[in-house]
Amino acid sequence: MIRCMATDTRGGTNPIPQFPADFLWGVSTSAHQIEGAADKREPSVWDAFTEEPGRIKDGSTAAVACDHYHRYPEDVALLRDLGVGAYRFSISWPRALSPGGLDFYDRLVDELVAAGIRPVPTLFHWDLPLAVDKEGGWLNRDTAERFAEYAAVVAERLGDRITKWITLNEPAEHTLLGHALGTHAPGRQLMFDALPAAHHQLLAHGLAVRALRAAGVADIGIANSHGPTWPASDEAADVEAAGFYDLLLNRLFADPVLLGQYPEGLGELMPGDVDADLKVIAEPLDWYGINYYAPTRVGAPQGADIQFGGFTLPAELPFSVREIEGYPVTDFGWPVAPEGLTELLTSFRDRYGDRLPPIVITENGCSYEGIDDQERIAFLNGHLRALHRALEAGVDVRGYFVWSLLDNFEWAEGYARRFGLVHVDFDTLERTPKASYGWLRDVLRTQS
Ligand code: IFM
Repeated sequence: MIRCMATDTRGGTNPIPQFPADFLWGVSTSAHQIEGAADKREPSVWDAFTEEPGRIKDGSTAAVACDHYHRYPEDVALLRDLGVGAYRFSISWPRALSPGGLDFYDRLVDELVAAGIRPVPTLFHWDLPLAVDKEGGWLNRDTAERFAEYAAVVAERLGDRITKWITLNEPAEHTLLGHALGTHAPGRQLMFDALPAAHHQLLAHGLAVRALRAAGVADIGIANSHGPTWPASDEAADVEAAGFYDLLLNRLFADPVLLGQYPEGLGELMPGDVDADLKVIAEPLDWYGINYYAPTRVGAPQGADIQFGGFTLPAELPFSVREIEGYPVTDFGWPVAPEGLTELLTSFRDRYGDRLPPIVITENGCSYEGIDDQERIAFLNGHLRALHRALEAGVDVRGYFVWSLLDNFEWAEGYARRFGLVHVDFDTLERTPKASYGWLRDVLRTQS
């Protein structure tokens, strides 16, 4: 294995600053992206989407993925040797519905606990059971109720060993990509008519928080993706467009959860008794999870489709996403801007004040090829320093999870984007720790 010193690869040999002694260090994955064993569970929307020609860029499927379902002891050993205190994974709702499906998570949780690693499950990371989608999926309010029932079943089964819970992963992306643009499952292209899918996911979150607490478990959060929006210029049209983008990607998903209200005018576009639902959605959380990857530069519409982060944004949107110049980019084309993390965290503190519970960074990472992944080391190095600056500025951040433990099925990109600290050979399924794995292990050894 390649060993690396925990040094600042951009700025010399400074060690990563000390984080608080009880800071939670972890890595994240999700069920559909790593488990495989698709024959041992009910189908999900992603299975159906993957079968449609042209949906997945490299034509691959997640039927085997990393075969984590069978190889989880090896993966837990990798986690243990890395020295993380926690592992964020997701529970596949379609597997939970299958006879004996929760047995797998029983085994995984036991293995984690035996290795001294805190299991942190996410209850929904985009793999909706196909049968639920056939009834309307997230466009149907009933899905929120069914999600809460499923949450209660999982808590009943695993709640004796799990001490930290996440309801949803990134409802913003699931709404935008899955329901508005159709580039992710379930492939709906509803544009602004996708808003009910956002509302029903948020309602599902609130109902699940109540169901989990009723089942006697605690320490509950959500993993929302957020990033600063940088206006393309000081021109009023660019600033207005950037404000609208911020509203859709940040405030639409944070305001209801943290403030119990939708931002400007959006509540009127939501279905049902919105005021009553907002009381459920705003059920107080123990902590708030933020997935951070990059800022977005946004300007006024330019009248043409835009290629952005692997996706096509149609011309009719009331904003356009612009290139961020002067920053390195990952293999995905995402800008590497660690200062965006400090900015995001301080802006959340300023925007939400005492309504903001402690924050956990539930995802942060980058896609790069190669096992000697010095770019990933530089990325993590820069972001850990940026995170520490937010702590110094007084933001209450309690944990940090790297996306991801393993190279995996990166949704519509297939296996072409590698986010792992551990390389996976998708022919042999052999795992090889990358240079970044050794670097992070060395960093964690210097943290008490
Ligand atoms: O792989 C995804 C993950 O499923 C959700 N957050 C972003 C990651 C990288 O695109």
